[in-house]
Amino acid sequence: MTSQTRLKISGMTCGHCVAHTQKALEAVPGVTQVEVTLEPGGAVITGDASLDALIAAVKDAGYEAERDS
Ligand code: 9UX
Repeated sequence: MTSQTRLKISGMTCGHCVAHTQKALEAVPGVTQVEVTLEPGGAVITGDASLDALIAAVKDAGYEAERDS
């Protein structure tokens, strides 16, 4: 099922950080669309990827993420 997940992301300080995060999230299986914002740091992910996989991808890219509820 396709749904939207919102993440709060910390540690991104420039536009390249946003691009890194964008690419990392797009590479997670099941993701169909990603929108990353720098200020405030966050992302809206569309698709059926698991929350854990999305958070892990952001961490692997060098930033911190949690669900934005
Ligand atoms: Mo910008 Mo971000 O030079 O990890 S890429 S600070």
